[in-house]
Amino acid sequence: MMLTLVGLPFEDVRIDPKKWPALKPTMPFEQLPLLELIFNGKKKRVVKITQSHAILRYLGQAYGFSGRNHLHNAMVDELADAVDDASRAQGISDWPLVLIGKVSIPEEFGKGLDKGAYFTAKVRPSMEKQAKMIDKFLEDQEEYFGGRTVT
Ligand SMILES: N[C@@H](CCC(=O)N[C@@H](CS)C(=O)NCC(=O)O)C(=O)O
Repeated sequence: MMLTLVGLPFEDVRIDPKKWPALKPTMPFEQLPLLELIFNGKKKRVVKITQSHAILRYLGQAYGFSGRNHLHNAMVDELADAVDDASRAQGISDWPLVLIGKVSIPEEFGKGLDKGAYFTAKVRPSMEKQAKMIDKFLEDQEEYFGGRTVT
């Protein structure tokens, strides 16, 4: 989304899960996402950036989408970290793994509990709690989030 917003031509490379174990040790911090920047100056230069927030901050700062002052940037960081916390909240963090069958539904929910019931009991309330906090934070903002410009 950010690459499209800033208008940078890019190639979206998806990794075949079967090829990931061999690729993993070659990645900085052994994780994805990875932004590979190719600078075609006098001499071609390739720079790799990992960590999703670092990638987003770089694109925001380099292409005019960061806040207009330190306070606005603090708000941007605040929301980025809050969303990160939300994705790690109990119920939410394991949901994608439960969905694809990599994590089984905890015994406490009873044997044979289906995914729908688990979602209703555990995931949805957690999502609603996190969304309410994020909504409240956004309602308290000015015209745009993090100031009067798109960030
Ligand atoms: N702090 C990192 C977390 C990155 C992360 O969790 N990457 C996952 C995919 S979303 C990954 O590479 N998993 C494969 C692995 O660790 O082997 C970020 O925000 O970019």
